[in-house]
Amino acid sequence: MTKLDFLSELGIEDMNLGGYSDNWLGSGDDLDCITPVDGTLIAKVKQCNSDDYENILQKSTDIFKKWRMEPAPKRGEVVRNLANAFREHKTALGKLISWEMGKIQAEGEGEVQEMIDIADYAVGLSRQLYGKTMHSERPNHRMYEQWHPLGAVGIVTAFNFPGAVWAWNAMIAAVCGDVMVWKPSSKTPLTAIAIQKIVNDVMTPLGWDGVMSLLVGSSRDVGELLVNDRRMPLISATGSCNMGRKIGGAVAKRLGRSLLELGGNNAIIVMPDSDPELILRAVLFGAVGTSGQRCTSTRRLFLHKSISSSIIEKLIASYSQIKIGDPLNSDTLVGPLVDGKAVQDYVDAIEIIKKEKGKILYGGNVMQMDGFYVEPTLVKANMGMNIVREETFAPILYLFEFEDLNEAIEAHNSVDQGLSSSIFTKDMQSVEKFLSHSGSDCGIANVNIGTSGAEIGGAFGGEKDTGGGREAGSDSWKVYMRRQTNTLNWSDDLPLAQGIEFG
Ligand code: UN1
Repeated sequence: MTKLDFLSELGIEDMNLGGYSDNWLGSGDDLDCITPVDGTLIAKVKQCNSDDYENILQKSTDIFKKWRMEPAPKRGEVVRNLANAFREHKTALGKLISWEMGKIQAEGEGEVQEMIDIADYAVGLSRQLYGKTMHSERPNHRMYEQWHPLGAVGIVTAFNFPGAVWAWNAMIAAVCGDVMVWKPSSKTPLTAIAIQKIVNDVMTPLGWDGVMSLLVGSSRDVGELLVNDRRMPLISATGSCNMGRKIGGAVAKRLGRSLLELGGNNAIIVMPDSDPELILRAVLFGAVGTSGQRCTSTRRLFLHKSISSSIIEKLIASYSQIKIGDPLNSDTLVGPLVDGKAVQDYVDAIEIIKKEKGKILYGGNVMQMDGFYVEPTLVKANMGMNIVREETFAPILYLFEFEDLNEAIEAHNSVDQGLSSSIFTKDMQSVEKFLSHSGSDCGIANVNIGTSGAEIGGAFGGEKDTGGGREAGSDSWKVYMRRQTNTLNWSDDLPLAQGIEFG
């Protein structure tokens, strides 16, 4: 096992984290934390119960009254301090992410970089948050809109990006003047605890304890309280489509706002004129990176008939050289799946593939070693198979052949999910067709880069069963604020809109 000195840097070397049940960790049941690296128990964490939930929420709503009145650029300064603290702990936090959920260290550190990037972005945003001014139809009237903080935001995150997705939400919500309660995946509480410790170190001395809180606990014990709580105007949730349906439904029932970033079934379309080297690199990163556990992972590859067999040959050759193993070893390319359930989902998917007459060209087996390792897998498939319509969170790539781009786009769009997509070509007409109104129906559509690895500057999210939410850059901040339209009359009269004469 690689040296674990990153734990002491992050202040969580005392693995019985029950010891931290002070003012911010829970007093409920213990949660076992198992590393997928070798399947051993690495910690026990005290979870929150309903009393802890109530305390956290009380603290959040109290501090909100003060935080919302802090000028946005001042809130930005606090976020800048967070960005600096993330920079300082980038390596240690990256290693912890690898150890806890299994992505390789380069990707673990990449994830922390994503946290830093969004924090930097939010600092700039804190001097913007622009509203529009409008021309009133009435003389000596002024109309404009302002954006006010929304309140307490519930952030529900998945195991696969145990830090970055929280940061996308939290950094933006913070400069918007909101307070937030974070319910991380029960598969990755240690990363959340390490991050919360960094947050506390920065925010408590500044008097901002409670602006960002952590709620480690099960969906049943505390997740439901959060989702159904009317004091929580926005719930931002990342996870499976099934989870999103439940959360979205519950939040809609109380007329709250939800921001959903759910499953993907992302594809790359490869045209005959594309560069095979680029394709191989993009497919490898997209399909086997994070062991196929990104919501942006490449799951389907549409190959033009004229180049299909040569690309498949090259892919098989590359797959056979992939080094699978301990994600903290620098020569490893693919780490484990997150847990035994994920391995079972992979095994079940392989069974269905065989039943549906998909042809396994490479892989398809669980690896005989401690931890949760599976072989990256290539499958010759057709869109008539049911399994290709599902998101299996594992490194399984389905290969399809096509002759005509329209046909490929139709097959591409025929699944329920709509997160990320890409085309490889140098032909301008193909590019424009793919990006047109009748092209990709996804929230993200790329050209000559893969489906995963988006930058934080763009809005991130997708359509259809992916849930429609947008996080991170562009104008995603608007969902964390409430819009107010103001009309001011500075005349001595009271003219009515639409020219109405009344009385
Ligand atoms: C996710 O898998 O939920 O675009 C987020 C990417 C990363 C984020 C993925 N920047 O692959």
